[in-house]
Amino acid sequence: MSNSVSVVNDNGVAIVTIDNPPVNALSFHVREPLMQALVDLRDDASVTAIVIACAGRTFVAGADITEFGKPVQQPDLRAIVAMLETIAKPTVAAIHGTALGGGLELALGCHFRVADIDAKLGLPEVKLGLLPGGGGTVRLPRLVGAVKALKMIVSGSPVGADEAHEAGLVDAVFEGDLVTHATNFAGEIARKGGPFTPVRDRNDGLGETDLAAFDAEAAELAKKARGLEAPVACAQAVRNAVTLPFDEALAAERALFVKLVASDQSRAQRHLFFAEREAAKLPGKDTPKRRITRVGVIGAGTMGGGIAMAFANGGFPVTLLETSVEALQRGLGMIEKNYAVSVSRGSLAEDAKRQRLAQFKGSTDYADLAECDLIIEAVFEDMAVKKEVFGKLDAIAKPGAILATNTSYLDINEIAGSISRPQDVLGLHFFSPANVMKLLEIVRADKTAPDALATVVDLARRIGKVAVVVGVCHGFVGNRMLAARGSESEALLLEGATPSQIDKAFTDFGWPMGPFQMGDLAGLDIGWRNRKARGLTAVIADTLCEQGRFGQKTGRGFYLYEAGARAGVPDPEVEALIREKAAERGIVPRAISADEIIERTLYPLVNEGAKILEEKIAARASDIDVVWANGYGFPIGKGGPMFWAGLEGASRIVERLDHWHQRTGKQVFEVAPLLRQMAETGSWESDATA
Ligand code: T1G
Repeated sequence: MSNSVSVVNDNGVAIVTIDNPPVNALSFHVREPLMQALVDLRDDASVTAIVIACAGRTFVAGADITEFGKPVQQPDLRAIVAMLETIAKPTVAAIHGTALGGGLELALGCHFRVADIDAKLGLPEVKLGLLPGGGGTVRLPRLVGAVKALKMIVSGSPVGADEAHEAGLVDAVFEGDLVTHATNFAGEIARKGGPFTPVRDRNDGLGETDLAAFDAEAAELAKKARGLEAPVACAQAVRNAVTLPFDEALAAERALFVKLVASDQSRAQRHLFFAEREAAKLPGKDTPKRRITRVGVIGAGTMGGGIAMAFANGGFPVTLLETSVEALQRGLGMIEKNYAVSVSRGSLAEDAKRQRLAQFKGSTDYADLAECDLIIEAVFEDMAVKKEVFGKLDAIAKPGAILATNTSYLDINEIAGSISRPQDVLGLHFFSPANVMKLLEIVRADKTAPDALATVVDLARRIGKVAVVVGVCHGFVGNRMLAARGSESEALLLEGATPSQIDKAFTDFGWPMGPFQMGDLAGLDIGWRNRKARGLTAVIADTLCEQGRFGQKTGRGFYLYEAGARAGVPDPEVEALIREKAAERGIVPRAISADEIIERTLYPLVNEGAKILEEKIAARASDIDVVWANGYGFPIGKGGPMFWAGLEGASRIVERLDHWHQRTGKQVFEVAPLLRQMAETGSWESDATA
């Protein structure tokens, strides 16, 4: 056949094997020979049944995303599935690893699906700003029902083999040699004889769909879309499967797919898909890695506890160190409580909770860290305290142990320089809650050894984190850019905007919440302490903190919070305070538009990103996008600040920054040379030409 598709005939059962590493994507060079093989087998009288299987670690993980946006080469997936459904002899998909997107759609073209016990099946296209474009929105509901299909397609989350079996998506689940099981299964079916009903002609309960309940569920899901088009299109397509004849629903799916695949949102989300994978690639990809079997965490507070949970969840035994037994018990108690909450929400089994808690060993003795291969400190953000901790680690840690700091802005070169083994020191900047947030800023200090870096980048993947390697500067990539984004917030308040007006500009843009809502959630006292430590001021926020208004935790911050409420209401006292401070500075309030708010907050964000690239603190513009999409809630439908700059128009950003620079003289508006170049060339590559 071809390198990517082979066929063997096992006593009349033809086994078609797709082999396109690393994830058997349905690239054109797979589709063409696959189509040919299936046509030949359809017409081959010696063949009684057909099994479609994959070589390597997974079944087909989807269409080839790299082909999107290019002219489609025929046969496309729909043509293969349509041809599959014309085959009278039984066809069986043998699913191991993941059957995702076009992979599951190919399997839905078969009469039967059998799965390995550990297989995962799903239609994650919505995560790429798309919807299933190979008939998945019309065929899946015919097997699992409309509401289950709706949930699977709008969430994009895969289901396990057992759940798929219960739902009617797969016909059998096996352990062991799947292809042999599938071949026997197919042979048995063939011997029993047909007719065999293609999924398109099945209607297992679709007709009885309660449309009102369906629409209510769809409306709930649409609420969470926050301006993303794909989730809404997915719901519409599944509804069509219920209300329209098969071919009409299929045509409607196609029309929606063609519209979405050309959209900026899908381009942005596809950009982030590849950007996350690029970010994990270090120069010298064969750098040896150090062995990590046990992890130590110093500090059992909110950050330390979350970090320890992230590693325990990743299967690592963790030694958690605190200065006193009371503090240790408090920390371990918080961890147990967090797991109990997950169990009560049904997102964690009681068994798994027990297993994870068993991973923890509490201690108040540094000597217990001597057996750890990686030690992460999450103690108070003070240089003297950090150096004291690293001094102790230098004395007890075993040779080759990686010593990491979770600081979010202190100089890691200074910390590394304070001990005898700077080559083993780096930053692991987790985001709160560390057991939940995906982003991990890995800070490479000047003397960090390449194998230490490669080890933690690999480790990040093993604990389910999205890693981005950054250099040392104040606030690294995320917090440094956050400061630039926030630098005008106070000025905008003094000049006439209200906290809710600014927050609305952000939520309309697609953020989960605006800067003042975020400040109140995180606690205004954190920023206050940080400013005081650096001799900086923020007249409004400082005054609120002096009044004990730290946000949600004190029931009042920039907003007022009814007892237990997570959403705040505007507080006339705060608006009066802002007017008073403005008057003291002779500032006359004026109307401020949402556009101006975005210009004075997000344009400096992009500009600071450009400076970070110029200083090589980040290796790629796409790394910055990964930081902001995974750590700061930057709307994924805009691809991150540096990708968004392309959508917004870098020349407009330059023109407006120049405007504000001339008007205010503020350094935050001074356009970075790389941003000017981006406006001319359309590329963030420093060597790009117009
Ligand atoms: N197309 C092209 N390349 C892909 C790919 C795909 N579908 N999936 C993965 N890769 C590349 C990836 O970029 C990386 O490359 C390498 O494979 C390993 O991936 C018509 C419209 C399967 C769970 O959304 O979720 O079907 O960096 O590092 O962690 O309806 O890959 O090594 O050069 O992620 O083991 C729908 C996408 C497509 C699934 C494996 N399918 N893939 O995770 O490996 S749209 C998806 C994944 C579609 C149809 C529609 C994961 C994985 P490189 P990796 P992993």
